[in-house]
Amino acid sequence: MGSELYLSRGTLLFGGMDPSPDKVDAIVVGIPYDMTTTYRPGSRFAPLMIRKASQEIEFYSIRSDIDIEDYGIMDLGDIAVIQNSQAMIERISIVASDLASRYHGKLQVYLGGEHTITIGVVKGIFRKIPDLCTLIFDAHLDLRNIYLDEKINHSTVTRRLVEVVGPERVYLVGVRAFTKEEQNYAKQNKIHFTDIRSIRLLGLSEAIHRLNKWYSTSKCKYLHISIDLDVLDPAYAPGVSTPEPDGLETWAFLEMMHAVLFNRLVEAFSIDIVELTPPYDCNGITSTVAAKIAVEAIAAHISKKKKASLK
Ligand SMILES: [Mn+2]
Repeated sequence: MGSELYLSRGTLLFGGMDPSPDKVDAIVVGIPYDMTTTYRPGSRFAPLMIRKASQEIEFYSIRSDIDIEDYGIMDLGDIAVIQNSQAMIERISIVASDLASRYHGKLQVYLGGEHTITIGVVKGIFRKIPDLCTLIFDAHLDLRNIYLDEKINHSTVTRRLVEVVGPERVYLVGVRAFTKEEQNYAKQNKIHFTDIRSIRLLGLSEAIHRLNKWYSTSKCKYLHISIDLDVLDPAYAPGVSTPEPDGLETWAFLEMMHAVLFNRLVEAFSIDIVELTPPYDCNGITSTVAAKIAVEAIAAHISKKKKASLK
């Protein structure tokens, strides 16, 4: 099996848990890949630092009213990295595809690494789940076709994802940094996005309402949620590879993510948390935020399933 060939476990596990295989409610996989980062390198250290931060925060969620300490989070370790980006994406997709069937119904959490890893994750899951849509939280549109002579780059991620799932099945939230060319491409291809000003001026409920409309019109049954930490304001997440001012507050992001995960129209299949660059972090602020996001996502997913089974 793909995952057994490429995954290796360290001693530090997310949340320090090691549940038995029949008691798994969510899985965590690290992808310490950062070969195409253009500005501030170092996201290869992110899975390690998120795992470290996860040992120090509480696992009770006030939003979901459950303690995920009482559930099984299985950390499967890291995908072994190779330099060639095309081959790496293929490798990630083999693992993601394998895990998609093996842990269907459990939230699958991927810890990057740079944003490029999302292409492999979505490609792999899409092979098994054809009605998958991709929701991206990001400061950047990442819609360039080529960057620095490369088609696979952390600045071309959304463009490559559009090629995998189709333009109507991609939605970006929190956007505030792009070129005119990227904006034109988004318009021509009708790629949905809610920029940062719309979120602030119209409010969170309107932003969430727009997402609900998208699930229906694009017939999204399952979601992969990609969280580029630069969607947050650098005040809340300074340790990212390409910081962009004028971002979301942590609370606003967490409320939106919670609304997405709890939505009855769509099921969150998987998430990724990317672009954390520990060498540029201050006092572990960004690694702690990343660990908190993973905890809140897992809590919302488990709590929604629990409520559905009680009905
Ligand atoms: Mn970004």
